[in-house]
Amino acid sequence: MEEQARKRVFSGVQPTGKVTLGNYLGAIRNWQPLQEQYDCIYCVVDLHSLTVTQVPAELRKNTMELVALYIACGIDPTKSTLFIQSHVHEHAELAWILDTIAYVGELNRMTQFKDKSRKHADNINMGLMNYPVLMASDILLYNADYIPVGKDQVQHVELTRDVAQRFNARYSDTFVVPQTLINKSGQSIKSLQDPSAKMSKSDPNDNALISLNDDADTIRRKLRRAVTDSDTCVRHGADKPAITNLLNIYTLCSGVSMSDAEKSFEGKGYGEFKDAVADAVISVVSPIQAEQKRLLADKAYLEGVLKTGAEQASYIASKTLAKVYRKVGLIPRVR
Ligand code: ATP
Ligand code: LTN
Repeated sequence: MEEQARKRVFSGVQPTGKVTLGNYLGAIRNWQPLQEQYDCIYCVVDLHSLTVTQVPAELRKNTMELVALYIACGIDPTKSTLFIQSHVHEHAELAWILDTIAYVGELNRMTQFKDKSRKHADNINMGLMNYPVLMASDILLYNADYIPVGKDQVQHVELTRDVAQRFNARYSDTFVVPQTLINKSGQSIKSLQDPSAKMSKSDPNDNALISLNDDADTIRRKLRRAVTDSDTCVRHGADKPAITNLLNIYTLCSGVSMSDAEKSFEGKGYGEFKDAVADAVISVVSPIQAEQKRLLADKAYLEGVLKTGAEQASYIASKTLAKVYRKVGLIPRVR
């Protein structure tokens, strides 16, 4: 296996609907500091989005918005590789090879597949089941060492590890076996309407989530409506899932520690607390929105970033795929 000077990080988010505060705190926000230490590759995984029905024009719009959002959240295209998954054809091609390694039984067991099959009972397509194999292909193409994702994606990274190890055992050492990089605090932001469920961008109840597109008034209104727990005390704990979630959001957005936050809200009601959470969220989200808007107006810049990103990604991906094709016994094309 080729040795890299720096360890490599790979991650992605689907351009499906509205990106939530959960996606931001659990994933995207943690990507920026990694750029200093690692060779980072960040991808907008548009092919994954096709596993649920999309309106083509909306998918295009969401994809460019997500590219701009990555940059607005601090991904620096001069430090990291930023690209769109479908621009690098090797992702789909390696997925086919890995399809011959992954077992139907293990894909059938994936929590996300079961959840999404329930939510989209009219469209349980092969792609939905195959989703983790495409994700494995994203990761393994780049020999990534670390995968920063939220807790809900750990199972998919585990599957990637299994597939990589099985391939390596069958065809000799080829893939780096990746590890999940979980940021403890933001690992799971819960729904504002049901703290036992994760905040999810596909939640049909818009009040359950804060979208990074929401304006200040909407954010405040949603937080005021957020469900709370039985007593009126602002503290965290297993018996206080709703307030714990709001405290988590507050501490992550304000930078105040959990114990200082609890102290500062001692003797204060939920109303005052929720307004403080709203202020903290708005102070994080507003500058990102302004920067995203500015970037979206500069189409030439974004296209340049994507062109360079796809070139950098293709360079690595084509080498890995050629190696894989050779190892499994496919004859190289004569040029
Ligand atoms: P969907 O609702 O369609 O399942 P999603 O909101 O889970 O979408 P993804 O694109 O699947 O969004 O996830 C992008 C990243 O955000 C992943 O790393 C995922 O782990 C993380 N993430 C998603 N939801 C949360 C959450 N509530 N808390 C923390 N991290 C999250
Ligand atoms: N399945 C991921 C998105 C994703 C991803 C990846 C994350 C697709 N390919 C590779 C990390 C590495 C999700 O967040 N739903």
